[in-house]
This record gives sequence, C-alpha cells and structure tokens, in this order.
Amino acid sequence: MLPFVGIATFLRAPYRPLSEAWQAEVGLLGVPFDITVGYRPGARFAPQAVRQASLRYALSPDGYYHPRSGWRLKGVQVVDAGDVDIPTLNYELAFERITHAARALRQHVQLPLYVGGDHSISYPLLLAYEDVPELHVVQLDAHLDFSNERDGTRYSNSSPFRRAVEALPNLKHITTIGLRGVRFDPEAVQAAQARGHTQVFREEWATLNPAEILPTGQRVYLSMDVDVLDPALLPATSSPEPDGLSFREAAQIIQWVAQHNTLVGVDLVELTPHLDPSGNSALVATRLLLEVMLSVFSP
Ligand SMILES: [Mn+2]
Repeated sequence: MLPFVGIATFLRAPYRPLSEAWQAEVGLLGVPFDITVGYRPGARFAPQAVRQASLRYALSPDGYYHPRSGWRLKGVQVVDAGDVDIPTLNYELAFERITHAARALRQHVQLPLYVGGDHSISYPLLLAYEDVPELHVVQLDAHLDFSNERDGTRYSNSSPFRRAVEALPNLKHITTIGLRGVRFDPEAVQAAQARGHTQVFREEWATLNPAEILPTGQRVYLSMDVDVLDPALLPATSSPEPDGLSFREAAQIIQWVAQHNTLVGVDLVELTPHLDPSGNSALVATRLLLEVMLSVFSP
C-alpha cells in the first residue's frame, strides 16, 4: 500500500488498546504532553506526525531487504498502542497516566517505544521501571536536563533525570551524549558529576571509544531527545543547538547500545513537527526509531 493511502498507525501496525490482551515484540505509545517546554511548544503533535511519516516505512511480514544484510525485521510483530489520554494543565494527573500506561505497555511487549511529548515525560516513564535492578539510562541530548528547578518548577523538561534519580534507587547511572550550547546550569552539571554520571560533549564524541563510554551488559533505558541531531538535519525541535550529531553518529550510538545491552524502553522526545513544514524532521525522527528496532532485532 502506498504511503499516502489509508489510516496512519505506526508502520501500519495494528492498533490495540492497552486494556486488551495481546503480546508483541514492539509497541508504540504516544505521549502527547508538551506544557513544560521553556521555548517553542508543539511536541504534542509528534506522535501523530511520526505515525504519518512512518507510513513511508510500513513493515511487511517479510521485513525490509538490504543487499548487505538480507531480510531484516522479518516477522517482528509491532503494535500501535495509541496515545496516553493527557489532561490539560494538570501535570500530576498527566504523569500518573503516563506511568500507568508505561507499566501496562511493558506487560505487552519486549521493546516499548514511547513518542513524546517534551522531555519532562521521561520522569513518569522511568517511574514505570522501579522494578528493574541496576537500571542504566543512555540519554542522547544537547542539554543535560538535570536541573533541580527552572523558573519555579521542578517538573519541566529541564529536570526529568534529576527527579528520576531522586525517586528511583535502582537508577544507577546516566550517560549523556551530545551536550553542547552556551546555557549550562552549573548546579546541574555538578550534581550529575557528583553522582558519577558520564557527560559527553558533542565536540568530544568523535575522539572517544564507545566501549569506554557506553554501558555494557546492562539493562538500558534509551532516551532520545531529537535536539541531539544537528538542526540542519532536524530543525523541528523546541530548543535547537548548532553543531549536533549527524544521523550516522546517532545511529552508531543506538546500534552500539542495543547490541551490547538489553534495551528495556526507548523514548523519543522534543519533536515539534510543525516547525518543519517539509516533514523531513518527522521522517528523520521515525528513522531513529527504526534504527532502534533494526539494532535490537538484527539476526
Ligand atoms: Mn532533553
């Protein structure tokens, strides 16, 4: 079926509500919550934009053929689990519903994919992983998102990982890759360093050995803020910073993390699709999700 025909679900996968009984390898959950952004809002539209863009990559039972690697994702069952029902303004109720939905999705699938939403949602999503021993987070992001508070709130998209480490004794380590810009919060940088977190600045990445930076043999939650990519490649994001990662660099990190660890969950956040009327940003973001799937389910 051509990409512009029919109903838009993620990769044309069947839609199954979380309240029903089903099992699959991959499940996508939309989290259209974006009221905490400090700059340009609109990530609430990302789940629908990713579904629309994903029609370009609709998955057949035979998967995808690549001349160098043969058939990939053959037989991988994907389900679109719809969106979390987000209440307007009430972030506490929104967070409760996000955590509840993430716990439910984990019961249905091996690999949950959460599409935000702004980055504040990583906190309620991580709360659904309180049972995972020795949880590691790999965060691809231009920004640290470890501020204690910003402009009087402790739950914005500047603070999800600070709140997460406070709430989750099992969250052992965070590796952040792609940091850059001019507006760092010194208290946040020091607090993350005091916990032993790994901070990789964009200009350092090319000279580093992934094996010495990234976790190995761990249960990893991968959080992908699309602003880690260069804004020339993906301009549709709330707070873009020049000199971001190339797509190949991001894909190589995803592949390395997935192939050396067990991915327990993946979020993709801060895609603000209407800031890129060409639709390319949503297409590139969708490709990041495909890179995750291809890395996890490679033969
Ligand atoms: Mn972020």
